[in-house]
Amino acid sequence: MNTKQKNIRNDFYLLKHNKVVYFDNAASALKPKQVAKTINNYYTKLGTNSSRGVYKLAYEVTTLYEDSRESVAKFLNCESREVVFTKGATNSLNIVATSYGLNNLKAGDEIITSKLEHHSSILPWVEVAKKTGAVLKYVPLDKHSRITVENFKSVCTNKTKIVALTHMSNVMGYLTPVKEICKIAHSFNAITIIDGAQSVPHLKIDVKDLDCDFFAFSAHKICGPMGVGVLYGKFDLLNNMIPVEVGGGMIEDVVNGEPTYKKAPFKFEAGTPIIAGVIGLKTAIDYINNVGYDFIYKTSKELKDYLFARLKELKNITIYNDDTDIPLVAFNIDGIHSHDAASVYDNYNICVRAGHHCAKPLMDYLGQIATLRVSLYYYNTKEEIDKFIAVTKAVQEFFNKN
Ligand code: 7TS
Repeated sequence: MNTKQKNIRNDFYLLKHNKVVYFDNAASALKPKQVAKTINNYYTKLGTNSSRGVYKLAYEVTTLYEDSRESVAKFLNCESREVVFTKGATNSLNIVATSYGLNNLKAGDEIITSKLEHHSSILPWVEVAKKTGAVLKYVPLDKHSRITVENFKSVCTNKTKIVALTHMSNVMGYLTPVKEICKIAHSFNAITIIDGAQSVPHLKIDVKDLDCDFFAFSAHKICGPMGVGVLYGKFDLLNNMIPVEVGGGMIEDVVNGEPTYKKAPFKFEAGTPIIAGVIGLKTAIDYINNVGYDFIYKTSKELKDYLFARLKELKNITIYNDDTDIPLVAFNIDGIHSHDAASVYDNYNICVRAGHHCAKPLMDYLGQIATLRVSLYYYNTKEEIDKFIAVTKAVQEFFNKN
């Protein structure tokens, strides 16, 4: 562990005190004390609503709220009017499906998605397809279960209206070649919706470079607060969309009961927003930028190589994502149900995920009911991997499967 990583670990209570080996970062990253401080500061010293009052405190909160929007815009390389604050990636993806999908698709139109998707990326479109008569098509996965440009080309046609794909699989850790796919999709005039929930923690995102139409992520996966996320959308698209929720804070006027709505992004933020969360997201972005994506790439590569090398020393382990792009392994210990194994890991204070990972289509594709998943982030260490390997042996011994 180098000095930088040691300093980083000191920012996280659970890591500083070695309370657990936290290997469930794809579910949610831990939160540094700086994020907690921002939120605490809001609740203890501010606590007022934003974008409403004319008194100084309300103005201060509104400024912090809008500063966060600026910060997200810089983080994604877009304009601040293209940043909608939501409850999270799930909420963001549902907004696009409900607002854009339901109002623009008709029977026979095609929606391209994949079996690698998290339920939050695919199920909104399953519902849109049911309601509009549009048809879902899946990009065939290659032999590693990856989405490739060639395979995407094989399904994209003049009928394609929507391309809804994950930027990075939460089970396999595969990066999707989104930039190339968006280019092809746009040549057929299709709209692209990219689920960035797993890519943002690991990859510097530039939505202009990707040229996607929509992009969604959650704050909690980049060490930010729970319950807040982002929907990026190209301004003209967003601004022409009908709001999903209507209410306070998003109207221009109501004349004789007939509303006119504010422009994007405000028309998608009805009601009192998630103020502490939004402000906390800015601190999380500052924190990640301070850690630096170069450090994240370097650490990720080292951890990934070490994790796979060590896991492969063991017998009777089935790995499903040998050529993953991040330090994430989906595996099973032969003969042991993943939930049983996860309980034994927990006895040793190692947090791993077990189950279908909200990706049932992928589980079916892999022919598995469930897998274990270990997902690391920049604050994890080789020493923690050593402990995990030792405990994996203990799990096998416990169930007599070594
Ligand atoms: N998309 C992907 C690729 C995800 O991994 C997740 C959450 C979501 C969308 C939804 O994010 P939310 O913040 O709205 O819940 N993934 C996981 C996971 O892999 N384990 O727990 C949550």
